[in-house]
Amino acid sequence: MKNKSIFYFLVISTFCFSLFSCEEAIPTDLTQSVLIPLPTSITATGSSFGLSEGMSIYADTGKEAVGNVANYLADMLNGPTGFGITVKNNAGNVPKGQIVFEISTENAGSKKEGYELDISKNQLKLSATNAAGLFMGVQTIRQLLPPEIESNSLQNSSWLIPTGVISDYPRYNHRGSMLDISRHFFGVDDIKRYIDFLAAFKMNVLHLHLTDDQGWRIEIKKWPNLTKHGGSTEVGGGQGGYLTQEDYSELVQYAADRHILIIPEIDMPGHTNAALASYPELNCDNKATELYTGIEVGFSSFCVDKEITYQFIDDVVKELAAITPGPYIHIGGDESHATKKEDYLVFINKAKNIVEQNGKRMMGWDETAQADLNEDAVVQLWASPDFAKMAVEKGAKLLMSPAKKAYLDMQYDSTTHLGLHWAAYIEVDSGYTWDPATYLPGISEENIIGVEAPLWTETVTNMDEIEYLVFPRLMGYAEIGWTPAEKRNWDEYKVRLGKFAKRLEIMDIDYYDSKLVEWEK
Ligand code: TNX
Repeated sequence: MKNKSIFYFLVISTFCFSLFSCEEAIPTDLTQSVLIPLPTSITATGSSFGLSEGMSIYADTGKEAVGNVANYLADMLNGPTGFGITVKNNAGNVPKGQIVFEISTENAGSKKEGYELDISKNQLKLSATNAAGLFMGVQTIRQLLPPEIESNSLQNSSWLIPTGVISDYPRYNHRGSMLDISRHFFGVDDIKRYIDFLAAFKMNVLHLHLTDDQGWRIEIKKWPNLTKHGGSTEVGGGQGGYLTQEDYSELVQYAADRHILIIPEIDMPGHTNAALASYPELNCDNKATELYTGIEVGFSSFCVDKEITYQFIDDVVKELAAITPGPYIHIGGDESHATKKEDYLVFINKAKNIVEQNGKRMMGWDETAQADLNEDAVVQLWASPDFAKMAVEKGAKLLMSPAKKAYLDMQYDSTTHLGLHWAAYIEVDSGYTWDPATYLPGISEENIIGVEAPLWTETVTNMDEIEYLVFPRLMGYAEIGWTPAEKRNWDEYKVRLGKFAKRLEIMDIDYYDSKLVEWEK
């Protein structure tokens, strides 16, 4: 049979008719689709489009980035459907029943990362101005299909999508998460899985916290002992590890293929014990410190008066900038309690200049607002409303990561077996019910570039533990970053979230099944 999905459709409808009604099997109302983040606009037209054996995705394959998104979609569909879907160059004459990608400037697709999905019985058309928009639209197609689409093996399902139009674009340009690979080391495979989580919910930034007191995790060829010694342990005394520059470049490419930007962070002048233990000359007394495997913060500092400190930072930033295509280098700057305030300001100004001389923009935690910033700098709010205000007064932009709302390492409640609670307990509702533009008095939409949810890993040792803290809260942060504020509502969101249970299970994600949500398992 050529058109397998019509066949399934008939089998299922006969079955439903004769035994009981199973509305779920024949989806015809696009407005009932379970989508996170919720799109800007959805209109239903009351029938369905089916995937079928041997169908194709027609795209302008002359544009490499467009062809890549088409291939990504074909790969995603082919495992579970077994339909052998191919990508064909769109020469204008498309037969019925196909998927079509179009580059167009005439709809929601004209917004950066925006797209429009026009689904009829005879065609599924995805249009956007660029490949990033097409990629975001592909994530919507994914969620419009049954949860079995998340499987890697052949599945029996009705591969039907309700018809209508989805017109969609993000609220913020920057929608991200941070992963701390210093406190506990996570390698290439784990980081790729993390990138796939971000991609599935239309997030576009991965901030990698590469260095801290407990471990230096990025190879710097001029200073090899940073990773050899400084990367040799982690919290609790495990063996640690580090990314070679080749590993890092592989991740940058993997992320770019998913329209995700990597922002590397080298935390300084505090949170630097791993470097201070690796090179005695970075210490004011020329004595290397001991490696550290505890979880205290605020005890280490680079020697601010020494010339070698800035030579070192320039070498590190130069090597990192050379393998980082994105515009930012994050210099940390948080909790430098072992650095005198006047030294701290001198230091941050110098570090910022080094970043700029290497062709990048500085990003820093909110304490860096005290330095001489300009409109090129981005300050990441985590704790201090005063520093946030200071940053905005200096013309810098804000990235919103309030610890009380957006820290993925905060426990859900007092019974959570992982995580910390110094900022708050963050249940799934609390993580969702805040708005970046109204969170701080005196700060508004135009000061903000977006939202980021950081996962610090003092208590997190493996991927299952990552998943437990990250899911389902990450999905809420994705929606905060994407969906218009007036369309967000916890009572409606929690129902949608509950309907994701099966999909998360097929994705093999060990999520926290909060009692606030009715999970449809
Ligand atoms: C504070 S947030 C830190 C991190 C810790 C985290 C634990 C920030 C900029 N600094 O060093 O890992 O709390 O929740």
